[in-house]
Amino acid sequence: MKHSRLFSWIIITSLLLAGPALIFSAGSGESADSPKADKPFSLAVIVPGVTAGSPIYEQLVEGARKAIDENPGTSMKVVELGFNQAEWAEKLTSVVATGIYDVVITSNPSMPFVSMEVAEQFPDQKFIFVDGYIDGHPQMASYLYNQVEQSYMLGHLAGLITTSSMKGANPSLKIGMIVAQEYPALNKMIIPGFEMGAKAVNSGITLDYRVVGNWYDAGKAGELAKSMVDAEVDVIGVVAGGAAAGVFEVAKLRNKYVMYWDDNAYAQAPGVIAGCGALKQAKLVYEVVTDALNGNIVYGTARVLSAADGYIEFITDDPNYRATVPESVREKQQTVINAIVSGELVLEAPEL
Ligand code: RBF
Repeated sequence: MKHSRLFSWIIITSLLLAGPALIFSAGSGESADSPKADKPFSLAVIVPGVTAGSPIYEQLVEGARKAIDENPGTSMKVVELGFNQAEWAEKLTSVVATGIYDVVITSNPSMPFVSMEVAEQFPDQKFIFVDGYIDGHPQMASYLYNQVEQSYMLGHLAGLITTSSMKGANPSLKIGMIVAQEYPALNKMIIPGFEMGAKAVNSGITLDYRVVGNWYDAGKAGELAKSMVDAEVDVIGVVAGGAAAGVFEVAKLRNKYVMYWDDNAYAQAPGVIAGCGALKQAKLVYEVVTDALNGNIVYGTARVLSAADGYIEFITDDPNYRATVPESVREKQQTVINAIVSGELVLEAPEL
């Protein structure tokens, strides 16, 4: 008698104790037999394109690797989606469908939209987008760079160079821009920022602007650069991934200058690449992956990152920059960089 009363007391007590845990685990949206349950953190790093030749993607992988390496037991897998954008959603679906990855991290402004249907199909999957914007989606967190700032700094130097007496500069006030493809962040932030920066030097400067059509064709990008130089362009901005190599080559042969986005590339074409902007993508990705594996990401939110926050820079501490751009020009450029970083010159990111 005594025994059976004790037995029922044990059963009732354990039910009372286990109850909230059962309710809690059901509420977390992950069934006990899902591959993710009780497993150490696993990350999918999705490269929408090819890593090599695109510093923004190289930094994505580098930042994620650093965070994963610092946290024993966690793991990551890098998946390149390749250059055929029509296949991206399907390839992403096959990664998510494995159910292995706690978080998918990827980078470029199109990826929130590419991921939308995949997210609907897999409501337990979390996504982090860097260099992209999506607000209010419960499975997604995003971090957008204010590309107006990076592009304004590069455009300003382009303006200073085309109006200078530097050896590759001609009297015409034409600058150029070669891009891989058009997308809202390019049309609303990158091109207007570049043009605005140049016009701040001289409002008579005009922009010759051409589209390659993909992120790899260096030959075509080179052809576009040649025809620009024939039309008296002396400084060319390039946002074209691996295709940028063709622009470097033509600019070198024709003694012209290149402005480069996202990273320090001066050493790739010394004397030719006269200005490099930089996104601190490796730092950002390291921080957000660290937050993700500690459960500290607030999904449903979007952040815009700026030069004042330390995520956007213009690289001046490189010997090639100092060797290519004369001190008088560098001083004027520094004034604008300082104004943007300090917040004295406000360049707001528009709605995309
Ligand atoms: N940037 C790259 O450097 N390499 C790429 O392969 C690449 N592919 C992109 C594909 C799409 C659909 C979009 C919207 C952007 C892509 N970007 C790529 C551009 C990148 O997001 C960013 O805008 C530029 O690198 C300038 O910072």
